[in-house]
Parts: sequence; structure tokens; C-alpha cells
Amino acid sequence: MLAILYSFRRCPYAMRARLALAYALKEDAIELREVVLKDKPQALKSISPKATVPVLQLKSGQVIDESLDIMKWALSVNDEKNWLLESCQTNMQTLIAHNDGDFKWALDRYKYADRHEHSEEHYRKLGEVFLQELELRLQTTKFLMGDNICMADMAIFPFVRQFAHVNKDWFFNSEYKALMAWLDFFLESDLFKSIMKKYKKWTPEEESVLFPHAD
Ligand SMILES: N[C@@H](CCC(=O)N[C@@H](CS)C(=O)NCC(=O)O)C(=O)O
Repeated sequence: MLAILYSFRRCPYAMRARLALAYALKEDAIELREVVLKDKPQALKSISPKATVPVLQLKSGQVIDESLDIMKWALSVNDEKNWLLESCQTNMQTLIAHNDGDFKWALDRYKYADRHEHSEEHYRKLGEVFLQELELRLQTTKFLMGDNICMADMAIFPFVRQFAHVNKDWFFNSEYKALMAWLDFFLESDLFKSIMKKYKKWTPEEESVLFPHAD
């Protein structure tokens, strides 16, 4: 066993970590512990006091508690299709920072506009600034940094998925056609399906769930 992953199925940060781990590691390489955010296990809180997911605890005891660092760790183990794309690292980091910053801020408010000051449309418009940036890129290349999949695609699409799901009618009737095709490509992929299996909440008494899966 290489590591333990604390994860939450529907969390987009945990999804990007699971995507990279499932891509890079051999089947059953790690133990997956499904966390319920309202009832986090003590084992998680004691290794990472901020207690966000995902958290990866390596066999050496090292704890990695940022999703992008977990992706980079996975790619340092194996990256046969070159997701790291060294020549585009700066561009990738800038795009991911936009995703994790302004876009995520708008997404959280778009999802729950009734708990915030402005309307759903207001927050959607703010989020659209990022969608437009992605759309522009995807009109000329199949993926965000060219015609091959890279880390930025995997780090970003789980968030675009969430944005699309807030109001599917709006999204699928919007002008973002290249973005829709890109999103659909990932949602239909075997890799994505393999990381979206459902698990019971982990408890220390429960039998271990191994990850990545064979199929
Ligand atoms: N910067 C962190 C953010 C992770 C994060 O915020 N995850 C959410 C779940 S989607 C979380 O654990 N929130 C804590 C909570 O809800 O208690 C990362 O990239 O790993």
C-alpha cells in the first residue's frame, strides 16, 4: 500500500486528486477513506488540522493536504501521457489559479445564490468570465493546453461540471459549445466513471476500500 487517501466523492478538489491518482497508480495502490464532511473522522483531523479533503498520507508518514500537490505527487510517480507538460506549466498554473480563485468564488455563490446578496444571474455572469476564457482556448485546440490532455484539464473540469449542474438548461443552451464538448468528453471517459464509484462512509472498523479500480 502506497498511501491513504481521505476523499469525498462529490468534492471537485477530491475528484481532481482521484483522477490523477487513478491515472498514475497501479490498481489497488492506495486505501480510499470516504469522508462525510459534517462528521470528519479523528484520523483525518489529527494528520491535517484544517481537515479539508482531499488528504493523502504517504507510507512514509508525509501528509499532502492540497489537491494540486496530490496531483503533482501522483504525476511524479508516473506520467506516461505527459499531463505535466513542463513547457506549459506557467500557463497551466495561471489557469488553475483563476479556476480556484475567482471562478470558484462565483461558483459557490451561483450554487447557493439565495444565501448571498445578489441573484443567481449575477453570480453566473461572474463565473462566465472564466467559461469564456476556456471556450476561447477550446475553439482552437481539443484540450486546454493543446491537443493532448494535461493536468489543467483534469484540475478544472470537475468545477465546470459543478457550474453546468447548477442550471443544466441554461448551460446546455448557452453559447459555450466547445466547452460543452470538452466537458462531455471527460464525463463520458472511463477514467471519470472509475473515480465516481459510491462508497460508504469510512470508519476504522470498516474493511479497507482499495483504489484505483481495475475497470
Ligand atoms: N485548497 C484545498 C481545498 C479543499 C476543500 O476546500 N475541500 C472542501 C470539500 S469540496 C472541504 O474539505 N471543505 C471542508 C468542509 O466543508 O468542512 C485543496 O485544493 O485541496
